[in-house]
Amino acid sequence: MAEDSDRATRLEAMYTDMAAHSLEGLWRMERKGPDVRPYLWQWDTVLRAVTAAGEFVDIPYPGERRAVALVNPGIPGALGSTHAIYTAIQLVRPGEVARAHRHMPNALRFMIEGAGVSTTVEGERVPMYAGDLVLTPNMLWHEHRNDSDADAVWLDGLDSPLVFGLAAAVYEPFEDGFLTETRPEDHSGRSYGLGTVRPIGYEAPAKGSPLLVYRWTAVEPAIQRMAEDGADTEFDGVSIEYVNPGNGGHTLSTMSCWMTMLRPGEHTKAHRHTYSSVYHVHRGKGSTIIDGQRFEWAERDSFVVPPWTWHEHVNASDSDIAYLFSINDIPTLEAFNLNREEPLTENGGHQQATSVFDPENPN
Ligand code: GTQ
Repeated sequence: MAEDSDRATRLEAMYTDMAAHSLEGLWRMERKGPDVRPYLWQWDTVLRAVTAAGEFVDIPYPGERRAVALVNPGIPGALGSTHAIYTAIQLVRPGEVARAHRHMPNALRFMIEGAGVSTTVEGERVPMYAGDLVLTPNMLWHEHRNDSDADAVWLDGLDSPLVFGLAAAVYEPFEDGFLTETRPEDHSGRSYGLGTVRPIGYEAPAKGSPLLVYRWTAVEPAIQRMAEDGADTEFDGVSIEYVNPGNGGHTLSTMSCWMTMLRPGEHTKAHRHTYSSVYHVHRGKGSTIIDGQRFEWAERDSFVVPPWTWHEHVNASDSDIAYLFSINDIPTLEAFNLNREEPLTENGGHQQATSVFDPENPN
């Protein structure tokens, strides 16, 4: 008896001593990753928030942005839509300039609405139109301007949660007014936009992709040709990756972007993988079943497929194509040999949807 209580006292003393010196027994540690939840943001709700921000919030100076982040409710402190990918809707009002800055996170924009709007990246002005993808590879100065008389809104995508996690998030505001244009407008697109030829002697602005913009007017017919020729994936409809035409690699060093076409009535099979994706509905109406829960989406909604969750997509229309733009962290996982994928084998590869996500009552 006395021996038992002596043992209990010494055990407690062991844990107290450990705790006092920042030590912990592995057998007591909870080992799990961030709680990345599936989630969906309806466009009406996001636009309401962004429009109100346009009324109340000037673009903070210097270097900041009027962006409303889509924050995963499972990891509220991480300021990401997933543990690896941040997305936000940014508003630039007529006549405004979001002044230049540069940072370690890679950034990209998927243009939603506006014309007469541009991002200047390292002295090259890139005009942006709906459906275009514009890149800001890391540590390049970038500045946004709206020279039109209508609001411009786009989806921002950054790898900032990953870069913050690696404590490598260097950030610098540009203190010297506006960027000066040192290259012709759209120079990278004019030089690299064809994808199959590259200019000899071209100097890319930095280590990242030499191409800063992918035009929807070129991407849409390309996907349509592939679909006509019978292109298909089991799990992702007809999908293309936006490639780096300099080396044939992924869109950016940490993130890759895809456009997925779901043909009228298409219902893909379910799979799961270690990469996470943030989707933005470019066109159409449908749903994605994630771990048995149905997420119904329409144009301009955004939603999250967390790592290692079963998911399958459905185009709800029998007459119209749906287009889903997405950002994933495949390049990061591949770099560390962490990519893994599994098909669902039961039930013909389809899940049973047992609940429907309610955007008005999401949590
Ligand atoms: O436009 O450069 O939503 O640096 C967050 C960080 C946008 C941008 C964001 C950024 C930007």
